[in-house]
Amino acid sequence: MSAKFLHTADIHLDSSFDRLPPEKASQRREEQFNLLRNIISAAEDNRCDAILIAGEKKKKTSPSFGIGTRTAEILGNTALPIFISPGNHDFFSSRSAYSLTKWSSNVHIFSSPEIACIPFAGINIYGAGFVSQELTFSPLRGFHADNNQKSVMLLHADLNSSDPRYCPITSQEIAASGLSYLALGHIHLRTEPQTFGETICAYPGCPEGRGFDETGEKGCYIVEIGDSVNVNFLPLRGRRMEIIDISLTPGHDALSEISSSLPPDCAQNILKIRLTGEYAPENLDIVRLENALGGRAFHIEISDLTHPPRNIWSAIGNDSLEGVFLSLILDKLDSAKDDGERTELELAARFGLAALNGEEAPK
Ligand SMILES: [Mn+2]
Repeated sequence: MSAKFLHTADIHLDSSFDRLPPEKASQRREEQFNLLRNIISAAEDNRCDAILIAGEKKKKTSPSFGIGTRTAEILGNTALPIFISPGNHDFFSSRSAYSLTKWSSNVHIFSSPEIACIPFAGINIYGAGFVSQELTFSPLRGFHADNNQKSVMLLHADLNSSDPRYCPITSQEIAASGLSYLALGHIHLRTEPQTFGETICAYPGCPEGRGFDETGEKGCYIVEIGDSVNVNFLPLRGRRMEIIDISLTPGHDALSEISSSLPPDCAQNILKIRLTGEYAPENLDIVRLENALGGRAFHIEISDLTHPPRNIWSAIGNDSLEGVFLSLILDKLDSAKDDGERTELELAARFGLAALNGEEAPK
C-alpha cells in the first residue's frame, strides 16, 4: 500500500498586503486564490492522492464569508481529498468559516483538539485542530498510532518551543508516536524533513512569500508513503519577496548602479533594495529611482541606508592618534607616483580611520 500527498500550510489567504500600493495590494489579494488553485494543480500534476493543509489557510479569526465561499468553491473543483487541520489564526468554531461555509465532500476538517482518525486508501490520516486562538496542550502526548497501518498526522503545532500557546509538541512525543509522517504547519520558514524515532516530520513553510520576512524560494512538500517515506520539496513558481543590498559608489550614477545590480529574472518579484555606502544625499532621489526602476519588477521599494561622504582628512593637525596617522598617509600621498597609488592610500586612510574608531571596514 502506498500513497502520495502534497503537504502545505500557512497559506494565509486573506493577507492584506498593505505595504503595497492599493492597486497592487488588491491584485496580490486576488492572486492568493490563484495560489490555492496552483497548489491543487501541483498536487494533480504530481499525481498525489490527497492534499494536506496543516493550518492557517487564512489569517483572520473572524468569519469572512467571501473568502470561505471562494475557498470552498476552489477546493470543490478537484476530486482530490483535502485534509485540513485548523491553526491558531483560522481556528474551528461555530462562528468560523469552517462551520458557516458549505464544503464539498472531498474536504475533511479536523474540528477538535483531540486527535481524530480518517482512514484513507489504506492509510490512517490523523489530525487535530485549534478551536480557539490558543491550544496549550500537546495532542501528541501519550498518542500512539495503530502499529499495523501506515499513518499520517496533520498538526498546526510549535515543535520544541518554550511558548506553550500554539500546540507545543516535543521531538520525544513524535519519536513515541509511531506515525509514518507528521505534516506540520505554523512555522513560516521551511524546515528540512527531520526524523524522530521512526517518524519523519517537516514544516513546508508558507507556499509564497507575503512580506520581506518571507524571502526566497517557496513551495510545498510531496510526501510518498510506501515501504519507506520519501519527502521532496516542490518549488511553486509564485512571486518571490527579495531583499537586495547595493553599495553605491560615490560620484557614480545611482540609477545605473542599481539597474545593473538587479538580478535578470525579477520581473514577477517584489523587491526591497537597500542602498548603502557613502553617497551625497543631494544626488539621491528615492522616489525618482523607484519610478525609474518600476518596470523591472512587480514592485520595488528602496530604503536609503547610505550616509553622506565623510571628509576623511578632518583630523589632520589634531594631536591625536587619528591626526598622526593621517599626517603619515598625507606625506605618502605627496610623493605618490600615480592615481592608482593615490587611490590605494586614500583607501588605506579610510580603513585605518574605521579601525581606529571601531567601525566596520568600508566597502
Ligand atoms: Mn500559526
